[in-house]
Amino acid sequence: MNACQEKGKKQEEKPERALPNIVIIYADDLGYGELGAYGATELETPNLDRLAHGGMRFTNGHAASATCTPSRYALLTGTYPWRNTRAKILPGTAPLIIDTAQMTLPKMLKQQGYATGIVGKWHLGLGTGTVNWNEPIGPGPNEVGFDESFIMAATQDRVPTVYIENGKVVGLEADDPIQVDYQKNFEGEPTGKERPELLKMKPSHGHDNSIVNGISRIGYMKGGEAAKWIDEDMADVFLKEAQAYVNQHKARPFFLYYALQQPHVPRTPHPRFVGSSGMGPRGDVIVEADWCVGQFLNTLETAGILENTLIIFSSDNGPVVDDGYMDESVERLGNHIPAGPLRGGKYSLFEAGTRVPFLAYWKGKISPGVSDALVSQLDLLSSLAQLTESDVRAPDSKALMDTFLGKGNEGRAQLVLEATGRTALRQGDWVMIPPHNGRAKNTLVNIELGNDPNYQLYHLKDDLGQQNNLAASRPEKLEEMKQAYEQVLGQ
Ligand code: NG6
Ligand code: CA
Repeated sequence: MNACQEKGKKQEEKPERALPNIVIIYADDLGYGELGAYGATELETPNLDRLAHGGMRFTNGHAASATCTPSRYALLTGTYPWRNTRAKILPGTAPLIIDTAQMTLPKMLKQQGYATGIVGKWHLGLGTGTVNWNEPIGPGPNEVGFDESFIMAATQDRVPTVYIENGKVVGLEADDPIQVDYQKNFEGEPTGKERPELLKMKPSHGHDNSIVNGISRIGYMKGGEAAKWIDEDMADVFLKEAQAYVNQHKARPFFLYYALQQPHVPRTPHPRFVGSSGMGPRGDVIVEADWCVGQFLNTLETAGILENTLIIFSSDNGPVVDDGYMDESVERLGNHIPAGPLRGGKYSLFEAGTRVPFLAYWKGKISPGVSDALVSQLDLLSSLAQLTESDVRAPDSKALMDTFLGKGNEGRAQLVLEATGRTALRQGDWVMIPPHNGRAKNTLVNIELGNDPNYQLYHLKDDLGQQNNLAASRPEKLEEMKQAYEQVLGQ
């Protein structure tokens, strides 16, 4: 065998190793208290509870940020989002913020012989400048490690409201090109601001630009009629793509990043789920998302690969109730508490901003349990590298695979929390929030942001709800954390 054949043989051998499939199911804006397994009593989430009770449930699992783009950036790169000034909530026209030369979770797994795919929300930018949506769009997910992609560019409330498959807008007709602009409207196109009578869901703040399917969005768009998604079908469309991906790749190890759009705004449950929660659209889409997870698990089971698949479930940031549409989410919330016992929510430096449901399920391999180890989605890159015998490690990403598998309880010693560009430091049971200017509360979304002109110091073990600021009474602890904070930010 010559060197060339030898090399070819090695490459062929990799997929035959007993590597598990890896699936990350990622919810959008789902709070710490929204699953039965995390104490929700007003909402039923039997499928997610099945994952929680059949696997490891983390009580101290964090997204890297209290908003979407930075969390997703950290999940895929294992790098703190505050290191990248572009990792901020992006418009639908933003360029790709991951360097195509950078190591990513899907790239690492590809090196280990995995097929890699993404279905669902992207929100990490596309292209390098101004995107022409009528031509192949890139770089994007396919250039940072995904062999296959079926995505929405940004968010459900942002244009362009179309699916993009491997860099091409799905269903686009040549004689009806798409134009997108976040600055100015296209002549003659109705907006939610000017034509509220055309809307089936009205904005409560923002979201008054182009109207698609009776819902006004952020940004302006013209053309692409046949390509526009139907919001109520989105859950089914992504589910079918995720199921098809599994069925097409079940013969070899695969990594699927299944990024659900729920319960982000606009909340548009399929008619089958309307009324299912008694809580209006926000609760209904959580029930819908839970159903999707159940269907997806059935697909793995039917394919005979559930026992060979590690499933991680989490959310990109904490909960928000009114995030810009009058969808009765506030009025019909009843006794449901999306953040559970935590203070704050999406956009907040308080715990509910980043502490989210975090589950690891692997039938027959992970024994059911609950872990209070401090873990972050940042850690998945190095940990999954450990699992798949890759040498890749990212400096901000801790290799904690034993913890995810329930074989150990080692967590991170510390974690920098991020929320809309502001940072705080968690160390053990302590969290220190340095002084941040800005309003204490965003009254539009009714969330305390964690800003205070003074230092805040909380001991979460005794004070999970962050009610007692110990900065004055524990000066030595405060000093220690200030120093650790300066050190890690300076690294
Ligand atoms: C905000 C939007 C909010 C949501 C968020 C991004 C307004 C008034 N609010 O700017 O509705 O889209 O951005 O959410 O426009 S995230 O989960 O993708 O970070
Ligand atoms: Ca989000």
